[in-house]
Amino acid sequence: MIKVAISGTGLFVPSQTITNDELVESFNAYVAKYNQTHAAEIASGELQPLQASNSAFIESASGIKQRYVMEKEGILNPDRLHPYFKERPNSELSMMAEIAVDAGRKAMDQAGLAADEIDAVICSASNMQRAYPAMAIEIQEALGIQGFGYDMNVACSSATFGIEQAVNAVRSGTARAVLMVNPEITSGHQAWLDRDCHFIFGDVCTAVIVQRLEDAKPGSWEVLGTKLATKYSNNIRNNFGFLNRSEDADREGRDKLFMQEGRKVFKEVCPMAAEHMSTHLESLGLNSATNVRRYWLHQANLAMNQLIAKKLLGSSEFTADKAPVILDEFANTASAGSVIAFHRHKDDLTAGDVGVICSFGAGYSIGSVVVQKT
Ligand code: CO8
Repeated sequence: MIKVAISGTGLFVPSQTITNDELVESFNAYVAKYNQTHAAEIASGELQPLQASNSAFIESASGIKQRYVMEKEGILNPDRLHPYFKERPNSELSMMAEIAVDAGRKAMDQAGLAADEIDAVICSASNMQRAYPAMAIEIQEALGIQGFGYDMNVACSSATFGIEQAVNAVRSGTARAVLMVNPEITSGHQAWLDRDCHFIFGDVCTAVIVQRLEDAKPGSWEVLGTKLATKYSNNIRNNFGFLNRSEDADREGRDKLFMQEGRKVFKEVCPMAAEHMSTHLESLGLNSATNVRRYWLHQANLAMNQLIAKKLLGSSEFTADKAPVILDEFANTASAGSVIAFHRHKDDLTAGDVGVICSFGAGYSIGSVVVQKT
């Protein structure tokens, strides 16, 4: 059987940041204005007043301190609360493709691969900028890669599901190497006007090169196994879609943006993710507490990651080094989070060390990739 490795990763980070204080200031200005404008309806009991947000709550409930965004002025404008993006002509590279090309080039450089050594591009993300042509094909063209490309979406688990598709393509011989990218412009579909979740997301793009182990440079990560699972849930949902128009639905409706029952997600997904990883590791003859040097977990909530890591390692064995955190700096970047953690926190491991990249999120969906440094 062909052995497969991850030989490169790349990260695009937007140049603009929003701190919790900045975000709360503009959100609270929106709340004050709304409550003033609707003072009569609020006084008569017809409308409920909106409640102010709070920086201290955001950091203690989530661990998030700031987020990167493609455009902050629109998000911080209390009369708008979403980014200003300029529509680009068809002749220009689209925004998702642009950030994927940047991250993709970095991953190719790290792997030491030229475009003519890659046979496929997978664009796997929580939202696609358009219906067609596939984003992956535009990215493929911009990078000068031959072969084929396609898009896929499994929300926050898009990267690990994408890695499995890339691994399967290399293992089955349909591609020598695959570039898998996760351009996440979450700011376009984030509910910036909802206090319960306005702080959650950030923008970023990650990229991963998957190729034959025998061709990969020393220090690459052999993929020992991948495991995917899904279980239907409405607790994280977005009803935006191509049928909205024909349904005569309110296209600005709250349900056409990110929605979640955060507490339920926390309670239900943590045990599922821990169980998923320990079963996966057992199937490979590995113990979750003793054989794994590092867990690169999906980055949605600090307490969630600590709870999952403690379930896997036992409370006494848990240290921050075992499950590094990047969400304080990046917030939840949907599918990219676990790959950012891997990208930033893999170089100190030594040959033979085993680690797990694991994502979890809407669907519900969970994906794990067990890797060993060569
Ligand atoms: N400021 C002040 N107070 C607040 C705020 C705020 N901003 N928000 C809520 N509160 C209040 C609440 O009203 C509540 O008050 P009370 O106790 O009086 O009712 C109190 O604070 C506690 O509220 P919660 O119970 O909601 O707070 P939690 O402690 O549960 O924390 C979290 C909320 C942080 C959302 C937490 O539940 C969480 O992180 N859950 C897990 C979420 C998760 O992992 N989601 C995954 C989603 S991502 C995904 O799958 C991909 C989607 C695709 C990407 C789309 C891009 C846009």
